[in-house]
Amino acid sequence: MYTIAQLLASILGTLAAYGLLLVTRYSYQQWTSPLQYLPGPPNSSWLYGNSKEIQSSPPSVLHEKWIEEYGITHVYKWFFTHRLYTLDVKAMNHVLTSGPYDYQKPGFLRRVLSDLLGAGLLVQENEQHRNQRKILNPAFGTAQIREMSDIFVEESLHLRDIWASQIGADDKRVRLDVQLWLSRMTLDVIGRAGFNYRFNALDSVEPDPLNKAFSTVFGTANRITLWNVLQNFLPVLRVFPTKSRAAMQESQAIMGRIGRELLQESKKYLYATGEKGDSWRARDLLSLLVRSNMSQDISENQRMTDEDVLAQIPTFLTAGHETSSSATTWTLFALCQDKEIQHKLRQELLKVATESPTMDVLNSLPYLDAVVRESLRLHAPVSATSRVATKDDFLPLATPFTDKKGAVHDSIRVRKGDTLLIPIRAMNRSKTYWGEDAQEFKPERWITPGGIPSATSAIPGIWGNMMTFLGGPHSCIGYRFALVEIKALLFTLVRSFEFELAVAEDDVVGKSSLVVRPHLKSEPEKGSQLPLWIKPYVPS
Ligand code: HEM
Ligand SMILES: *[C@@H]1O[C@H](CO)[C@@H](O)[C@H](O)[C@H]1NC(C)=O
Ligand SMILES: CC(=O)N[C@H]1CO[C@H](CO)[C@@H](O)[C@@H]1O
Ligand SMILES: CC(=O)N[C@H]1CO[C@H](CO)[C@@H](O)[C@@H]1O
Repeated sequence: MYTIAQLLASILGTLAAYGLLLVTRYSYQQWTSPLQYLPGPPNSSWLYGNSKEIQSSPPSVLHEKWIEEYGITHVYKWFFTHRLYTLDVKAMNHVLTSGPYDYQKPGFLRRVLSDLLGAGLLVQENEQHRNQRKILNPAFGTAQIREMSDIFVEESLHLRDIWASQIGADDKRVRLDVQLWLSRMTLDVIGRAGFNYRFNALDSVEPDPLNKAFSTVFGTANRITLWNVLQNFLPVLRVFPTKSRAAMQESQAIMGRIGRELLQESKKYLYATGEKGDSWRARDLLSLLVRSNMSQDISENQRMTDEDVLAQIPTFLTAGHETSSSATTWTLFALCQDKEIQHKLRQELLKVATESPTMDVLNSLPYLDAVVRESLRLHAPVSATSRVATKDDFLPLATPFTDKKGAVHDSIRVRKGDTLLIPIRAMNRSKTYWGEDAQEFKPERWITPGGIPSATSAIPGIWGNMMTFLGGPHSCIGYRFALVEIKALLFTLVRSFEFELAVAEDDVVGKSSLVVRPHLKSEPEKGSQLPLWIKPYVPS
């Protein structure tokens, strides 16, 4: 009979052997990787590679430095693995669109996210992704977003009224953390427009149950610990109960229950209204999904199960909440840095007679459009993403590179399993493509003839020669939603208030965890924030 000690010893022995196998396999792959011959910065540590420097500097700053030193195509080390970094448009195009699933999101990330949040659009690949995307696409069309724009405007006015009430009757300026308020506003919007749910984040002090459950689960996904990594390699470790696991399971149960209720309501609403042409009005993304799932164009085996549909709720929360608020926060920051631009924008907005514009009115304002484009270019909320090659491949290059041995190549050999970074932000602000003033906030470049260099037309992206919403099969499905939401916010807030930075400009830094949020160097312990002085705009 085994004693406990023998049992433990044999388990540990097996684990150690398995660990050794993994390390050997991994090291072998790295030692033989074709990427090691590309130019790049020295590794400051064999274990961490360049990851420590990268994590301690603002998003993409180090990469921009390495571009100057080693060229637009180079390699750095992420822990002990090689990572390819390239701003080459031909290579990016190949990665994003060839295949089209030859380059996928890292498997580890997909597994963690789908275990925790469900297998929604963000984590799917191949056939499952194609099917889900086909059913989801109609929900995000122009006509559907036009119907939802009422919600964007209503919630913007709601935020305006709250800020106005904080200012009070004496019209004195107040200091507010706009990052916090915009994040509440966009949560209310994605709740209502996404799945007809009222978070009431703008009004309540207590966090809503769904929001709380989501934050608990998502917090776990965002905090990838060594324990998570081990559990990923050794699934047996998942049976060990931990305190956070219990809290997480409870939260997952809450999310599931609320989600099923919302889905039931959507279905009831849909069957009651029927599917007869114009009588059916877009209510929210979830209802649109249920309707799309019933469409004749979708074959029986492509249809989504209730579980597939439920997984989209946390997907919308993950992808559509902090991204929009970050974009609007950074736009207000840019408008504080340049008062003339803020003034010019306000003049354009005040020419509109109503405080409740439609989507078409919002989209007809050229300077508003230019400000939003410029902000999304310079302050892209998602600063980078990554992809893993699913097969051996050659990446074609527009600009050849010289390897460490001095040989010139017009393509890069990539091996199955190699990871590469998609440098969204750096591409948006690259001098190579945008010219010498690439790092400046200049909305005018979008309206002046010839303001946008023709080199940028080669940048792969679904919107505005930029990679802000990425390109290819995984490009942002919600970009029309985001653009109208951001415009509604800016329209309402900039007409009503004047904004000024409440801290020194160089105190503000961007930190990236999925999205880039502003932090203060002087108050790192407070997390993300952007304090601004806000006062009512009084026409002179
Ligand atoms: C300014 C705001 C936004 C930005 C900058 C943004 C950016 C992005 C980017 C870069 C991706 C690709 C990520 C990757 O594949 O690695 C993405 C995907 C996605 N976004 Fe957005 N997004 C924004 C707003 C929204 C909104 C409002 C929604 C929903 C209402 C949304 C829903 C999604 C979804 C579902 C995906 C996954 C698409 C797929 O994998 O097929 N996004 N977004
Ligand atoms: C999608 O359609 C299939 C087949 O009609 C149905 O069984 C399934 O429940 C539907 N899914 C949702 C979420 O309505
Ligand atoms: C400082 C440091 O750890 N440098 C290492 C970089 O990587 C090479 C090869 O992997 C090592 O030989 C160096 O010691
Ligand atoms: C990512 C990043 O912030 N890079 C550069 C952006 O532009 C400013 C100047 O506007 C530089 O200081 C940063 O290095």
